[in-house]
Amino acid sequence: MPRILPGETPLYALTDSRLSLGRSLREVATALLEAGIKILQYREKKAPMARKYEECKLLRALTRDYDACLVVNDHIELALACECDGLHVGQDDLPLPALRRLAPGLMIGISTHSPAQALQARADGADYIGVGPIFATQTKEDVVAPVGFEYLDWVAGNLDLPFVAIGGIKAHNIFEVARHGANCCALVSELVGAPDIGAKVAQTRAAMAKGIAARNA
Ligand code: 3NM
Repeated sequence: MPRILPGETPLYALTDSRLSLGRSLREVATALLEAGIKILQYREKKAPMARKYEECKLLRALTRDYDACLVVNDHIELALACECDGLHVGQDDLPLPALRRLAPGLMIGISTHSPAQALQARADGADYIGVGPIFATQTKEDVVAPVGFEYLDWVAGNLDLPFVAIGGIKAHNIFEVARHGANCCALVSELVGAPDIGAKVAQTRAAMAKGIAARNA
């Protein structure tokens, strides 16, 4: 199974049924994978666990078909039960060393919002960190205030760890996020909420590539 880290691929997509314009998870995930998304995170905060299990199994089968990496939000038991590649947790979840003991084979990412949290994540052995929210977002409840580019600049300049920028990232602003050092961006509403997911992924990927090129010029 592929272990694809942020930075090895420019876009990281997350699911959210509330934002998917009434389309099924299968339809949305297939469109994302068909468009070349290589890291997909199953993130469905409100569903009962039995539904999450069925949906996660579906995504496991689909991501296998497309050689893509599947990460699960929050639930280590779900990640293990569905043979996922990775787990993504927040600051209030079980500490990384405990998760690692439970699941030594999983790629583990953690959301961070400050340099102190990033350094702690690295010390704890995270495989990657989330860096955000870069911009304001309605997608996540209890989200901290946007960190803007200041924290992103710090991570890009100081931390030797794969990272993914997240929070309010859209096709129209991803150029700036890439220019500020991101090699991978995670998007929720912009991708799953697009009427034409394939076209949106292509547009976003092209803007990301331009931002990376501008940074390296
Ligand atoms: N995590 P959208 S922001 C899931 O800052 C998530 O850690 C964040 O959704 C963080 O792309 C966020 O629709 C939501 O703004 C991102």
